[in-house]
This record gives sequence, C-alpha cells and structure tokens, in this order.
Amino acid sequence: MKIGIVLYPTFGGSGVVATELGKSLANLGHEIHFISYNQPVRLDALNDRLRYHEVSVSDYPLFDYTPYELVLTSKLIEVAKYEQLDILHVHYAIPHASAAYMAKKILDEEGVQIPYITTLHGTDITLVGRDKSFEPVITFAINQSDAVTAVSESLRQDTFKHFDIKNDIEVIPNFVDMNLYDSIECGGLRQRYAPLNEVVISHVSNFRKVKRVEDVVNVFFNIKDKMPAKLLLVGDGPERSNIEKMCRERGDCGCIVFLGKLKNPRSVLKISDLFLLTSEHESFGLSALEAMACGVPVISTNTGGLPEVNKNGVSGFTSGIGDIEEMTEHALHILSNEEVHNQFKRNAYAIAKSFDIDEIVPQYLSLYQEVQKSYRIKVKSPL
Ligand code: GMT
Repeated sequence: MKIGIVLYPTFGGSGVVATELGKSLANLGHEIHFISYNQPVRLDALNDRLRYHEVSVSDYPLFDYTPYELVLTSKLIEVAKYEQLDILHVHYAIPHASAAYMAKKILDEEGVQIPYITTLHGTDITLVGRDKSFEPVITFAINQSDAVTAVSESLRQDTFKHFDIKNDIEVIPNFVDMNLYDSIECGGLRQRYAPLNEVVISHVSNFRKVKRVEDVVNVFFNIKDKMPAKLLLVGDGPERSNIEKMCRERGDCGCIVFLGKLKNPRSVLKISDLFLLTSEHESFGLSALEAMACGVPVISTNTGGLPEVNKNGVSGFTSGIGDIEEMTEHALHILSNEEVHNQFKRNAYAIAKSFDIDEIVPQYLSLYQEVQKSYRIKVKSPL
C-alpha cells in the first residue's frame, strides 16, 4: 500500500507514534510518505519506501498568521496525486483532519479518490480542540473521516462527551518496539549521574502546564528526604524556567539534572529506578509506556488513559492529581525493598510487552484494508 502519514515532527507523543508506525509499515513492504513542516525527529533514515515531503510555508507581509492549513492541503493534493497514494492517515486532528478533508474534496473534483483516517491523540480533543474557536471544524472533520481511531478508551469516551460525533471510534493504543528497548546500551551513564549509587528517578515531558512538573519535583524531594536520590528531567517547554527556579529556591538543585530535549530518551529511562508522570491530563502517556518497556515502574496520576497503561499496584501506582503524599508513599514502597522493586520492574516490562509494535501495527493495517474496501464500494455506488 502507499500511505501518506501527516504528523507533527516534534518530540510530542503523536509525532513519535506516527513516525514509528510509518517505519514499521515500511519494514513490512509498504511505501510511506511522511508529510510535515520539518523532518520528524525520530525519522533518522530515508529510503525508497520511507519518504518525507516538506510543507514549506513562506511568509507574506499581508499575513499576520500564515495559513499553514492551506499549504498543507496543497501538499496533500500534490503527494496523493503524484505518488498515487491509497490512503491518508492523519495524526492529531488540528489542523490535519480538516486539511485532509479539503484535499479529499479537491482531489475528488479531479477524479482522484482517496480516503482519510484520523487518529486522535489527546490535546486535540481534551484541551485545544474543545476551544470554541476550533470545535465546529474538528467535529466536522472527524465526522467526515473514513475512519477514526483514539489512542485509549478514555480518549474515545472524551471525544464522544465533548463533540457531536456520528462515527465509530476504534481504540488502537500506542505502542513500543520492544526489540529497541531490549538492546539499549547505557555505557557508563548510570555511574555518571548516580556515582554514589543514588536511586535514579526520571521524568520525560514537554514541560507544559498540563504535565504538573512541579509535582514531580515535590515527590522527588520527599523521596530524597528518605534516601539518596537523583532526578533526571528530559524535555523542554514553557514551564522549564519556573521549574528551574523552584529547584534553585529549594537550594538543593545539584541532585536534579535538566537534560533538555533528547531525540531518544531510551538510555536515560533504562538507567532509571522509577518514572514519574504527574499530569493533570494524559490521554495515553507514551513516556510512561516507554519507561515500562525499560522495566521501570511508574508512579503516575490516574487521569485520562494513564490507568490503561500503568496498572495500579502492578506496573506502579496511580493516584489523584496533585496527591503528592500518596505518590511519595507509593514511590517509597517500591524503592525501599529490593524484592518489591524487582517485582514491579518485571510487571512493568510484562505490561509494556502487551503494547508491542507487533501487536498494534496489524490493527492499523487491517483498518487501512477495511477502509480501502468500503471506500471503493462507496465510490462505485454513491447514494
Ligand atoms: O503530551 C503532549 O502534550 C503531546 C501530545 C502530542 O500530541 O504528542 O501528547 C498526546 O498524545 C500522546 C501520543 O498519543 C499521548 O501519549 C499523550 O498522553 C497525549 N497528551 C495528552 O493527552 C496531554
């Protein structure tokens, strides 16, 4: 199949999932065309089955806001037509789903038929998409999609709750390629960050408000009161300065390392003893799954799709938003006893395995095939 994948090229989970999906489909013999405004961060090698088309937006003095969606639509039309794509798969509804709808309609006028699938990732529904300034367009573009998927049951329900959706939404969870996690080499990384054998706690996010990174730091300081510990913070974003300031004010920032954006946080996760994800909302929590794939137990909130990934009392614990005390208790319960810690590590790894790429990618493939089949029937006999 020839598949166009539209995605955000950044470190965010939706872009990571879309890239890994494309890479895996290319390995299975499909031809993948990534379409975005930058080369996706996790797309390291291009070849004849893995191609990248850049949406380049040029400035014009008239525009205070350059209309990216129109440029993207034109690119979709060009790629679909000249690369003879069979299907478009857009990740993150805004503005990808509406651009795909427009491209589909324009192509239809030219006698080219192409269905599009929309995958909802989270903030496109729970945060940004709900805003009145987007809502009607999002609702329309989702309803017009030839298939819609959500990365968790919780996100599926949120979508029905907040939008007037007439379509079915299939849950296809995010995934990890366990082979990549099993073969990580960490060299002397643990020795570098925890030379005195401190416990290593980590957190990965885009440092937006919704992540509540201040809670990560507070839980960490509570743990550190009881045992020598180091906190490795991966990522960057609007809240980072505030968090750095908070650490300075605690006067004990030598034990916290800000690693910034890492193309691949796997080796940091692999040397961790515990992963913290204290978000106010999280539709899935890909970083938690990535930690679990490294055999790292997770202390997280119980919001959104997190309990579908981090099983309470098994791979780690889930607590209410902002419940620093309970999160600390749970963390200390895991870290204070080697046998308990090892059991949680094994459980985390085993649960991550159920989200292995080999389990999930076939679900996307059969959806593509289903959509193609029913689309051909629909196009042949329009009502
Ligand atoms: O977490 C973010 O703000 C980034 C965002 C994205 O679009 O990449 O993440 C969302 O999609 C990820 C991949 O499906 C999910 O793992 C995250 O839980 C989800 N983020 C939120 O719901 C806040």
